[in-house]
Amino acid sequence: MRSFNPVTLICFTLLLSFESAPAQSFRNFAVVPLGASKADVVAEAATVIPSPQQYAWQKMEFNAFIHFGMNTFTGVEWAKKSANPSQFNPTDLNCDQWARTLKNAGVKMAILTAKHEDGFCLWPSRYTKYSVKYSTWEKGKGDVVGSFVKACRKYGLKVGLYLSPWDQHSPVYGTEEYNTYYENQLRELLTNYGPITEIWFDGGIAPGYPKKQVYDWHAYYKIVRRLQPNALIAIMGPDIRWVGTESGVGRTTEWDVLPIDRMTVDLKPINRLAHPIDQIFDPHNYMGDDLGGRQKIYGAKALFWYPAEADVSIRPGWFYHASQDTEVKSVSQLVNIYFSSVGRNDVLLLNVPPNKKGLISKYDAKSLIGLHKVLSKTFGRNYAADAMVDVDGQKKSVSAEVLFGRNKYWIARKGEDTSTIVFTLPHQETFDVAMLQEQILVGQRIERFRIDYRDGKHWHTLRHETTVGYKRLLRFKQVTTDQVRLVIERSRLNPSLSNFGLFELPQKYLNLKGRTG
Ligand code: FUL
Repeated sequence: MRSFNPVTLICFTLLLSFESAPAQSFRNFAVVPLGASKADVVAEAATVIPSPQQYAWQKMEFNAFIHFGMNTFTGVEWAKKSANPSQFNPTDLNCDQWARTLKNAGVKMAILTAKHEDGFCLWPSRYTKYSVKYSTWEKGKGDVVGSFVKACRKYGLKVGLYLSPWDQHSPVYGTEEYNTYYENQLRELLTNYGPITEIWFDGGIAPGYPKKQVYDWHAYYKIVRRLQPNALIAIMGPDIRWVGTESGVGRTTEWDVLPIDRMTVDLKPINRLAHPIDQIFDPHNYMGDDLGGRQKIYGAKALFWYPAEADVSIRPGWFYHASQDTEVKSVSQLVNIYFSSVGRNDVLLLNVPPNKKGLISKYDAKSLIGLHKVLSKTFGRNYAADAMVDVDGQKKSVSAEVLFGRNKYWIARKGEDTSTIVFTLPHQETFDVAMLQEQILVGQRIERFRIDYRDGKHWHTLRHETTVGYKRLLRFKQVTTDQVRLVIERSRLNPSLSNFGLFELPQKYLNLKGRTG
């Protein structure tokens, strides 16, 4: 690392205004004042930030979905009719093996399908006979949800549960009574298994399904908030957004702050401390290439922090089918998925479905471990970590280590909405990946940027992109250089950066033709 004069550093610190991470008082929802100008709306959007729970979730980056249930045994993805509960019979169920495999792959949370769309419950629910209690497995004494939660806690994984709103088995589905049934099941899951980090309300239903259910989403949200105030409500809930594909591919422009165009309730009587977003959130799939760009937010009535989760299965199906053992995604495919999800400001939710024995298969485990190895090796060495950093030609540089040290971040001066940051490495290095991270605790702000490298004489552009958010990863053809610059061309208010990295990904994973990140 280069040496620096501490006095210079202190002066420069003042000039550069890099800061410690702000205390987590948060505003993840804002009402846009009536008559606000376009600039006012942009400024509002730039200061909406995640709740502490949303921030902790974003930092997890890589989570696993576990689809396991009756479909595992009947060999289907979507059941045409209910099966006999006795058909659920894993011969060697071992949730420790799931948790251990996932932990070794770098996963932070696992989300289990406690009840999938066929209505079969993996816990002995008091409210139905379509559950493990009536199966042959463990003579009806078993509880997959309980075993799963225990194993996750043992291996330090956070726990999430999927409770399908669509239920093909329940005779009361399509009537008001179903809401009571669903709420009762929600209470069981949220009361009996300790802290739940994410609860997944799927929006899926077969097109043309004859029964139509009017879900009481707002009543469901209330139950979650009361029983598990720290849980995040995903997909048909207001805390985590479905990215809109089931391929693990996020948007190249991924805004976390989205507009609310219509108010379904009058906001005035709302007690702001009691989750206003729960009351005005309109559950639906958020589709389209750009959900939060300027044109989308001008005219918004309110704005809220709604980060994206990219779900995808490691296999063609969501459930395990032995016939798909040869179609498990390769390490290279998983690396692509990682770059197109985590690398595009999304959290990756990778489905790893256990087999009929009740184990994660060796094929899935192999790809998972392979992915982990590639990522650990690649991101274990950041060539920019020892760089000296010059901001806006101020002629004085500071080390990246100081700028982005623990809980530190750089933020441009108020009033500035562009910036040029030059990173000078101690030596020439060879790399093909850049990583940018905004300090989202002050808001998501960068709207357009480019990354250039210097070949000794001239600057050349490596990538020209739009949003950053919590994390943006970019792959490009390998370059060898000692200077790289980040040019922030447009930002909502003054931009920030909490980390910058340059890495070398083995060339066989670069995939520049089919590049997704
Ligand atoms: C969809 C479901 O139909 C699939 O089976 C799977 O659970 C996926 C995550 O969501 O809506």
